[in-house]
Amino acid sequence: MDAFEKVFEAKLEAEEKIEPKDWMPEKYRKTLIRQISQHAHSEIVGMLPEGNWITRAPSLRRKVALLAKVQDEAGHGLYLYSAAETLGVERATLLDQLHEGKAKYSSIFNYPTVSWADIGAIGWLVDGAAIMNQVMLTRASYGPYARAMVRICKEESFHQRQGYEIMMTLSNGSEEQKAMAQDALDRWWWPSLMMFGPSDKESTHSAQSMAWKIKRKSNDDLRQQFVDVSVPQAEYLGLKIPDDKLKWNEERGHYDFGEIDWDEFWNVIKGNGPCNEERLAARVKAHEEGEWVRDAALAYAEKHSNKQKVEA
Ligand code: FAQ
Repeated sequence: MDAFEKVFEAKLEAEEKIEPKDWMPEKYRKTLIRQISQHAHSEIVGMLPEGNWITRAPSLRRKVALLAKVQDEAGHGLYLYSAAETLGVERATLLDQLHEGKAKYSSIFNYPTVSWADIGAIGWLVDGAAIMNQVMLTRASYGPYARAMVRICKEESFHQRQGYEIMMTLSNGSEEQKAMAQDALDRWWWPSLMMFGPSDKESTHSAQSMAWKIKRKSNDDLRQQFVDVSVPQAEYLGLKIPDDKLKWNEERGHYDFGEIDWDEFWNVIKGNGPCNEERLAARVKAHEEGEWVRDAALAYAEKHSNKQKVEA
């Protein structure tokens, strides 16, 4: 171990944050760029399934809440691209990788939102799973990532309650509304469990990321934690989780649950999910149509900085 590496390891050991100007192993930097950029992409692609329902929200109150939520996701994307940039990569490069289909984003956003109840299920389950994973990331060893996570988790908590409230209203409504809520749970349950990634024995990055204190809990531990908190929430709604193997295990102090369809998971990740093509096409279109906004913002910033130079 050379002197730089020793300082890096000592900081990890002492639970001190690694900051952008600190020395870090090249593989640590690359792992962070990979994870943070995939996370950023997930936030902005994640706007699409819900954005689809803004014009069809059933009341003004629901529309305002959904608009605010979708806007928050854009903000999360911004914090995360900024955090990735502190590692020496350009945002434009990361976006090119996304648009060319070379970068991953969360599998969950490749499923369709076919009814209003899906907006409830996404807030409850998808944001719920995101929080479960991201609370551990507030303790990630890389400072800019950990700090971005603190604010993101606070906002995600509001999103989760927004979704659960929709599910509560539907579950306490007419027979048709209850059926809509159950149908949404049936379709979003398994993809939500897949958000935590492959099982620990299949996870390629977990061991190293945990040694570097980027990840603090394993994929399977977080997934179990999510199942354990979600079961009573579903019971409270009077809805049935679509898993016949779901059962409280007294000995383990956890719920046992059925096997995830891993073929489906890998298939979606490889680009063959129900909406992969549609999501990517919508992202590319938004990026192209937004070019004039980026140009205008850059021109304004340049004009402003020239003016400041003249005044100085
Ligand atoms: N989807 O070795 P591991 C949100 C990939 S934010 C797609 O276990 P790792 C907010 C993985 O990248 C949701 N790909 O990897 C919101 C790797 O591929 P690579 C996103 C997946 O990194 C709510 C390979 O499989 N959250 O939802 C998935 O140690 C509502 C091997 O896997 C984050 O990104 C997947 N589900 O652990 C927005 C949190 N799982 O790079 C809008 C930060 C795995 O070798 C609306 N990320 N892969 O080609 C993490 O915590 C980790 O990256 C994991 C994966 C846990 C996702």
